[in-house]
Amino acid sequence: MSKIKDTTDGISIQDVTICDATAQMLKKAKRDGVETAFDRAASMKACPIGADSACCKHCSMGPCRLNSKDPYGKVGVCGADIDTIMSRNFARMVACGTACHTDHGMAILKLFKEVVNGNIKEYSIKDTIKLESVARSIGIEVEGKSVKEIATELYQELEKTFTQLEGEIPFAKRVPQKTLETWRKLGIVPRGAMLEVLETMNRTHMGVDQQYENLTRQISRTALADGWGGSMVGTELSDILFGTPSPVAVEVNMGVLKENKVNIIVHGHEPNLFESMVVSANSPVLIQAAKDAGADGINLVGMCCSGAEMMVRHGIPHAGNFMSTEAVLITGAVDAMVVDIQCIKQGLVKVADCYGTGLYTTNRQCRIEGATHIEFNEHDPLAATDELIIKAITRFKNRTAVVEIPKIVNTGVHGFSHEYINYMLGGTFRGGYTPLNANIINGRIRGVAGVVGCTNPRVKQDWVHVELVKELIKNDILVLQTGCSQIALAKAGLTSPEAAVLAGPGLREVCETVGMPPVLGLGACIDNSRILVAAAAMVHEGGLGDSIADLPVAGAAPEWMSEKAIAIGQYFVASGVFTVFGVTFPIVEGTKFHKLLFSGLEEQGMGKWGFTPDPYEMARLMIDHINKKRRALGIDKKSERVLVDMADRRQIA
Ligand code: SF4
Ligand code: MSK
Repeated sequence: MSKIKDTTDGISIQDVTICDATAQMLKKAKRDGVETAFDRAASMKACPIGADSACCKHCSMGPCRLNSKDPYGKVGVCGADIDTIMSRNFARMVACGTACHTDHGMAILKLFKEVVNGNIKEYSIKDTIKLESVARSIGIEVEGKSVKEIATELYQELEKTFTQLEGEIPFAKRVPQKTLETWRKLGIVPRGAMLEVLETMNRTHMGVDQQYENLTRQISRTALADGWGGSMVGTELSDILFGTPSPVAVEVNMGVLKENKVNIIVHGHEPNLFESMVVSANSPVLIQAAKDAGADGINLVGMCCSGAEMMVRHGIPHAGNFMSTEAVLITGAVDAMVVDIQCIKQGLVKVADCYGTGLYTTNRQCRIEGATHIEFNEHDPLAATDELIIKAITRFKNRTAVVEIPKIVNTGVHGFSHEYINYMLGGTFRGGYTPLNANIINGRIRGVAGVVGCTNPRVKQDWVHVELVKELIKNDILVLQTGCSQIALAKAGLTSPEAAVLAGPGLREVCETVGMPPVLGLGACIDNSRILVAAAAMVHEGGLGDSIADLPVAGAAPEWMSEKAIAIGQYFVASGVFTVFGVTFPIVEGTKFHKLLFSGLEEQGMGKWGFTPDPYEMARLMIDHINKKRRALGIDKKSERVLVDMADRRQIA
């Protein structure tokens, strides 16, 4: 809980965040007369009809508003009923979220192709082992082929993820057989992501698909084109290009800013910009320029998902999650905030302006009124990133803002890629998920939960994430994390191996034996695809059923806010995972569409949605579900199987 008590005209700071650094900065913002999203959320009452998704503005006969208290009491001018209206709105959220991840994945694919063909020299293939394993996973023969040959075949094949008009996306080959059969039976195996988004937009136009069950199949197909398509391509090719994460100790929180250094924050999503920023920040010429300006050096720091990705891959310090991006500017210590795409609040412009901080957009797709645009081009990446660093040095030299940096730093271990989990649990010679599955079967680990997603000023920042995860690990549930949620838990100190003391006795024993935290940070929101790969590996390992829907697993996005989060939720549900969202859920309870999402999909062999804003209730729902799956697998009675430790491993070897 925040130690800072402050009630001001607009917001009661202790009610809006448990992040002490953010609270300190909100207090300073009040003194400085600066407004943030926390203030705007307090003064902007959410529209109750919109919150329930009970309105439609798809044509000019409307907009039409239905009554969420009496959802079947009236219909839109065209006759659209509540289920049509809500499912169309939901479909468009999924289409937008999928488009975001797909565009990100395509950008990485394009970069990969240019690197392989020698048209871009500034990046190279870093992980050839992963290149081969990804190629093999989709049926590409690698024996006797050069890196260039394998990489060429890989990009040609993965291009189908986006452009294919018929057939199944390449990573469908990674999906457990029974899960894939369910998808085939329902006709929801994605063809190509572009086509799925396009078809969803067509079917949600006025007067097209007006049968919510039919539309829901397309919703699932579109979301799966994100999780097993655009997102997975983005993650896998980024690993091949920039390195596959393995555990690294990282400092998180605003204390990573240094008063006497040129502080540069990179915020957004695509790693190519940040990778080039690292090269520029290490340039001896630019370091000397910083020193000549009176600084001790250049301090490159990440935020949001750009930061999460660079943190797990390279151990770059991280200053905070989505709801701290304005607050960090209030320190006065940020000499440049460099952004690319997604989750970048337009409100940053005003806050940056108040403190004389340069806010720089870099992607042609994302300009912000009032920000300075310095376009990043992968064919000459250093041109932009060197210039950005020079701008930051200039601001440092001319700093006039009063600097106040919260002296808070939390060190944790992050970077648990699927490949590393495989190695960590199974060892060098016997990599695999056997120990994880064995410990789930013997009951030391009750199950696995993915806790992911954003922070949202409609709820107390970080609080729902932290309370939920504490409850889960206390109940022997291993937690996998990505995105802004991972940063919330890092700030709460739960990503260090010492946090094992907070886990239940079974999980604690496993964590202490392996030396891992009970909360494993995997990366950015696009890296939720790593959780899908881990779930598929658990099924392939055996002993926990034949499909992802059989596994004792659950997911949650406790403080979600973006359409990307809805797409992620739907791809987990369609993959077979019970997924609980907090804050609010954009559907009227008790309607047919609600029943379909919250129970009907499970009856079809998939997962289902759940909702509660309360972290303890959320934990209970997830634990109950995991227990239900354990009973169905016949592993609800504790067995005497022992943990596979080093002695066991030697014996097996
Ligand atoms: Fe109203 Fe139908 Fe037009 Fe939607 S599509 S705005 S429900 S008339
Ligand atoms: S950045 S989508 S606020 S996790 Fe990926 Fe964070 Fe959510 Fe954006």
